[in-house]
Amino acid sequence: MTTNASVRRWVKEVARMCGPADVVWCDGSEAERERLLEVAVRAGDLIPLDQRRLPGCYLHRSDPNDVARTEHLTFICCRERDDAGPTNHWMAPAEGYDRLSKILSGSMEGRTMYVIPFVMGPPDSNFSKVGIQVTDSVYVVLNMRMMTRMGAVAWEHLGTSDAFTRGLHSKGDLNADRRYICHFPEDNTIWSVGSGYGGNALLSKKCMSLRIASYMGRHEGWLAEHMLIIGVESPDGEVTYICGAFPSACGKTNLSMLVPPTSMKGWRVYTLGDDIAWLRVGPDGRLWAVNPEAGFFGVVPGTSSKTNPNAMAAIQRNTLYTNVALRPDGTVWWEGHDDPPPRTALDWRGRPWTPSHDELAAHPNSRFTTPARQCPSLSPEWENPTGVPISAILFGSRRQKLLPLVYQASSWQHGTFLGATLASETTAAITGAVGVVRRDPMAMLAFCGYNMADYWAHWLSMEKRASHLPKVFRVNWFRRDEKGRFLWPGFGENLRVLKWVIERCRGDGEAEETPIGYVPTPSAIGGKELDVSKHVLEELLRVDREGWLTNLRNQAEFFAKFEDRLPAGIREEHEALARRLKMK
Ligand code: GTP
Ligand code: SPV
Ligand code: MN
Repeated sequence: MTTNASVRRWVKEVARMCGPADVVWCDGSEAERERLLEVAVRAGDLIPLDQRRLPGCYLHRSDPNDVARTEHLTFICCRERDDAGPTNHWMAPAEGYDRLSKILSGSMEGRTMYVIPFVMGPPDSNFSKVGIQVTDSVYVVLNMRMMTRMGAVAWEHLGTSDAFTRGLHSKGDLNADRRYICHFPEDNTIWSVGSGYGGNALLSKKCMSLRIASYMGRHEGWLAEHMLIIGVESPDGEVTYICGAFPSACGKTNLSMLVPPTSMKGWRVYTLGDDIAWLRVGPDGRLWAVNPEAGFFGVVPGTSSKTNPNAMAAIQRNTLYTNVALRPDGTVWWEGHDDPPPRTALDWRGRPWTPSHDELAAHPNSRFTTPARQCPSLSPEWENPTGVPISAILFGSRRQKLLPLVYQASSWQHGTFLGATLASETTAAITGAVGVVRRDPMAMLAFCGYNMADYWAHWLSMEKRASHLPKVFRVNWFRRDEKGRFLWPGFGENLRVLKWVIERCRGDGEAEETPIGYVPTPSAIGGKELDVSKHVLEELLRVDREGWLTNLRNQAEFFAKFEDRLPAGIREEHEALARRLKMK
């Protein structure tokens, strides 16, 4: 427990509303972990896996209607609707508190309320932020102790201050009709009810470290971004730090743990973060990045020793698996696993499954939760309190057509525009249709805690705050041919693109100036060992003017939504692109 008066007052208030049978203050200790695992197994929330082969690993099955973030039930509750902007769902704060307190009243009856103090960011960093989440889900507590730095460290960091994010979470009855994820950025508060899953329930993640933090960053002069952080060591021994924003389930975790292809000797990739980066201007005028999280909540399907050997190594112990299939021998399986499909298994819902089933064994958004420390490629710099200096920012999307493998912005303003115009095919990480192209600026569509136009203005303003901003690139690993096959091998081979990115940061790297930006020449990416034909590589790097002209109209429609809040810098870049495309 803590002596901090604001914390005690707030916990008392929420307990009065939710009415739990008892209140447990979490300390983050090993003994507590064991106790909670026991409670969760007894309640059927966790199934122990074969402890010899997967020590410390458990399976959780979420409610079948509660398997992904629900963006249509996620709200920004600020006083002025325009401050949330046209891309957020908005509710007035009074209405938000009123609607949710009706659902939350008595919601924890007969349950235990856990109080989780946590720090986002390294414990000894001035940049770190404290949050406190109360929850009635043991599964959430067990996740939070991996995803954050939890326990006494938070009380030390907070002291007597009242500057902590107030996160109230209750599973409620898991009915989607009574599910809301409400953010009150002006009160540094999050209320979430009716879901026990991922980004809806682990309030440290998208809710605090992106939606609330982006709002804080705007006021304090920094950026909270949906980005991975890596260090790429080149054969000369130099490490270049790169951040990359990709929409949900578009390759951040995989890129952050990349293993170089055998043909690229002397290269190495270090992992610093796989989902969230907080970026601040350092005294040297560069942008410095910190990963506020302490674990990985990664997509399971497609993870194998071929695609992501570092993740595979990390998830062999102390890992919570959510919504994967269970084999009769007490181990887990999913689509894309190293092993062939098991003859029989229980699917993610716990129903008997055989390979002849039409349905998937693991849910496409099934996840692993694992401590960052277990990742073999973890960078020695990952907890550096000042972060690492960023040389390049990638904006990546999942696009079958049109978007080249990689191209570079000509300036920070152009780079901000490349981020603002990011669009990607939707994935299973959110409820709703999969494979539909939608605008997802900076991969932050669902995570920006204020008006997206003001957010772009904030990005543009970095030019005044920082003298040595990163170079900006667009990437796309997901181009397909007419038969739907991937044109680019991806995964480890993505390092070839990073190599060109690093060359460009150093003032080399062959490129051609095109209407959309600098595109590498095929020889700057390809090599003898790359198993991609010259013809395919040319296709991957081609700029299709007709296709881009159509895209231009679509960009204009999107920008029109922001009316006169759209920053002049974005409008200028849009007009300049139109001029360049129409010039022959
Ligand atoms: P979130 O955790 O939702 O934010 O996802 P993420 O951006 O971290 O995506 P992740 O790395 O988990 O990848 C999502 C899916 O894309 C997985 O099924 C991967 O196997 C697949 N994927 C990742 N990188 C590549 C690639 O280079 N090529 C192809 N074809 N697929 C990839
Ligand atoms: C994402 O959807 O971008 C995730 C998973 O990283 S969740 O925590 O559910 O947001
Ligand atoms: Mn993510």
